[in-house]
Amino acid sequence: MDLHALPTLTNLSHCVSIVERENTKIVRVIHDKATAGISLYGGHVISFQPSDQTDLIWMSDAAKFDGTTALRGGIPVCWPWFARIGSPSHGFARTQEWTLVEHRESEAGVVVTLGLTANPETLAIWPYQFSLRLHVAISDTLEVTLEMTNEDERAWHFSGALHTYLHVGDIRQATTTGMGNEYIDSLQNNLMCQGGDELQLTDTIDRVYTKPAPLIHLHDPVLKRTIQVENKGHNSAVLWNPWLQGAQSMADMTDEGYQTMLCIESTVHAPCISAGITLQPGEQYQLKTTLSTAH
Ligand code: TA6
Repeated sequence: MDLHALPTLTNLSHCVSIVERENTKIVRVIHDKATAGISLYGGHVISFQPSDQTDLIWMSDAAKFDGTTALRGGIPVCWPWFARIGSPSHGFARTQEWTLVEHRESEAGVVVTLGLTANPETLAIWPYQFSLRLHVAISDTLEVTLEMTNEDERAWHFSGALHTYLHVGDIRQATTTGMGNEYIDSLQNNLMCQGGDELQLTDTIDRVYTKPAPLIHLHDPVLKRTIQVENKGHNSAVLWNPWLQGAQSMADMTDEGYQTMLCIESTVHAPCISAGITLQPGEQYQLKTTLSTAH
């Protein structure tokens, strides 16, 4: 996505401004190390481009920026649950309007923090008080940390994901290592399966890997780079590509979109919304993903 082409609403500092696409306000970061975009709608990273490279993040050419649906691509924040175990699917955080809490910059990079707290819309879906902070640290690497606090008087449970859409030159030529060899296959009615750690895709995939390595590699011979994904606070890593049939069924993905993306997600997976990680009143938890590249 060409962040430079978007109209500026406010300049906040040397590196940080608010720009707009359709109805969506985007925090745009332009720094010597990298450029990045973070949408306030969804608290959603939509671009991270180190200065010498093409974007690490994939955004759909058909993504809707009108605030009617979650942005297709980027790093959706799935919270307080992952997948279709509740309604809406993947929770409500990705369709809420977040606020810009703080931005800091130095020679090393820029840190942007967005926030979301309980409001009448979230309470109607999930009756708990909470506070979320999304810390996005932009430098040669991208560090995204979802920090959650239980602000309620009762314990609550959560699952969720940083549902990263990575950009590849050609999905058929890309390979991954580090997903591990045990997975729950969403395409086989959640069957627990064993498989090899090195993967090259030839068809749709939708798997929850339960024992991923600390570092997952996405080797991309076309863009001549390897994206490294390091997750923290997760209990699994999800791998997803909808392939042609899935892309055709989505209004916000072009038919060709699947060819240049792969989701590798830092995930807290749970079988239902009453399971997952429990936070007592006042407790905090962090779910994190860090993206970096090697050539
Ligand atoms: O993370 C994989 C997944 O849960 C898939 O099952 C797939 O449906 C995808 O997320 C996208 O979900 P969405 O609700 O954004 O269409």
